[in-house]
Amino acid sequence: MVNSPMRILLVSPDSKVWNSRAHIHNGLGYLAGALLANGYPDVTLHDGAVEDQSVAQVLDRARAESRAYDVVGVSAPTVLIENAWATARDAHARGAITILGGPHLTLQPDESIQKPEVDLVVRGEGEETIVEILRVLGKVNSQQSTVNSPELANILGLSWRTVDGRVMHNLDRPLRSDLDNIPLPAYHLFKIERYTNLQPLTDGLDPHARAYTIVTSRGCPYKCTYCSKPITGDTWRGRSVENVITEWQMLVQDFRATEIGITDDIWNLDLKRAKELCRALIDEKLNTVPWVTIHGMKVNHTDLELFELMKKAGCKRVGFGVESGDEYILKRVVKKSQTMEQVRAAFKNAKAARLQTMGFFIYGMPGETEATMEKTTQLALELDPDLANFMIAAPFPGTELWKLVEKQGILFSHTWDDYAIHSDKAHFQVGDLTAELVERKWHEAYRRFYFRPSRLARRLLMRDTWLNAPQRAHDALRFFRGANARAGAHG
Ligand code: B12
Ligand code: SF4
Repeated sequence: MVNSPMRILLVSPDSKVWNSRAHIHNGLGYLAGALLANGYPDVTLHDGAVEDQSVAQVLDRARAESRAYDVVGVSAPTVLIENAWATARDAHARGAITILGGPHLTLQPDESIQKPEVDLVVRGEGEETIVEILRVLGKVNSQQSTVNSPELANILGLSWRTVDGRVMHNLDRPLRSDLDNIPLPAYHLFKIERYTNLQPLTDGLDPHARAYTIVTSRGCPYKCTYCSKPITGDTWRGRSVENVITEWQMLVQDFRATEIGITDDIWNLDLKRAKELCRALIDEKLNTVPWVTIHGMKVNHTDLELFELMKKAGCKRVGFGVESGDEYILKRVVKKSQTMEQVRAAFKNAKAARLQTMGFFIYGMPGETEATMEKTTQLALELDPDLANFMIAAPFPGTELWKLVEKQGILFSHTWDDYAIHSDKAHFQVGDLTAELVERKWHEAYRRFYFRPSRLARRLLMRDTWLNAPQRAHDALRFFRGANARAGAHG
């Protein structure tokens, strides 16, 4: 049933979880880049966040036009896994081979490979795995035998089923350290005009920017207890500055990017390299296109010189994971490996360099009390970033937080959809800390931070408020309605 060349549809399933911004899905871009570089020219991206048609409609139309897709690959973080299964059901019912990959599949492969609509599950970084799978699929002629072919046993990072239905989890694929050799994402496949700018309230940035994202390193050696990083892992691997600059040039010159976001787990782990990258952006005159740090920087790998270089290199805004205003919670519960002094210094230096700032704060970690959450709100008010992201703690599978809640707490979330960090509901209770208290302190933090007279007055003076008045009114309305999508990203 598989003819050459194979037609491949790579999908990010639709989501109501994150509806304030629409970013390109770099993981799908990387997979498509690897396929194109390895002789699979017929690849289409379908990002549910920006498409008008459902995957079922796309598949039906393709079949009607005698160009049916052979393989449908679906990507899923934990919050999208239910949508990913639904997409797999639609694709399988229409005769496509279904492959699922992404963070949730890496954490819980068994759950998905048990489902009849899921043919193959890819764990970890997928560029090499998907190419190896397609080589095997391309060799045999019936769908039944391809997805159960014994040759699949040689593919690292793959979970699959044998002909007699046994589930096989092959060995993990080691993390690649030669990131410079990974083919660049197939940026030309994104419908870029359908995406929004990367962060809200970015004064001077166009809400309809041609916004691309870039991954300059993968992995992070820190072990914050709430953080789920099954794909990129604990070993930091950086691309060379030259290799990053080549991609940056391509984004600016070939793709006419008007905004760029660095999405690394921790792009500034190596302070020297971070500074070199900024100097190279200045030298290559790439500093005319504004950029932001999406996932947040780690405060203890910064200094004033870095922020000044970032400003010169075109950076518009920096985000920091602050998490808690209580020393004990920060050190012993969140295990953030940073001090309050380092947090204050990072904000002070970033502001001195005239960068906009963003802070991420968590409410409801185990052991918290009204007093510790109050300290967090006080710290947010003191640091006074341009944008504050208050999140209720969410226990993602595999994290230390998840293990603790499993052992000592009561979990309120019953489906994977419930794990959205930006939901306004507490996900668990540990000890005396009630859901009602966490939710109250979280709502209060938003209200006290965003509706201070001094902040409202400042916003009225910002160009962005007036240039994008309808969008701002829409954001405010959503806040008052208590909808679950909040501004910003995560840190
Ligand atoms: C940028 C980013 C975002 C962006 C854009 C997301 C997007 N569309 O890509 C925004 C800000 C919108 C976002 C939102 C959220 N995010 Co986010 N995000 C990231 C971040 C920082 C980078 C993603 C990235 O580009 N990675 C690099 C690429 C190369 O990796 P990748 O996408 O995982 O893809 C690789 C593999 O997973 C695999 N793969 C992926 N899909 C598939 C499919 C197939 C078929 C195959 C074979 C392989 C495969 O191959 C790819 C290439 O190696 C990651 C952290 C990280 N470093 O990954 C968090 C991360 C993915 N996000 C996370 C979370 C929790 C969220 C939110 C739920 C937060 C919230 N608001 O509540 C939302 C969910 C939104 C949504 N609908 O997905 C978690 C996910 C944890 C989990 N267990 O699922 C991560 C891992 C951060 C963390 N450490 O906690 N996020
Ligand atoms: S939150 Fe950031 S610093 Fe902490 S482990 Fe995750 S990626 Fe690393």
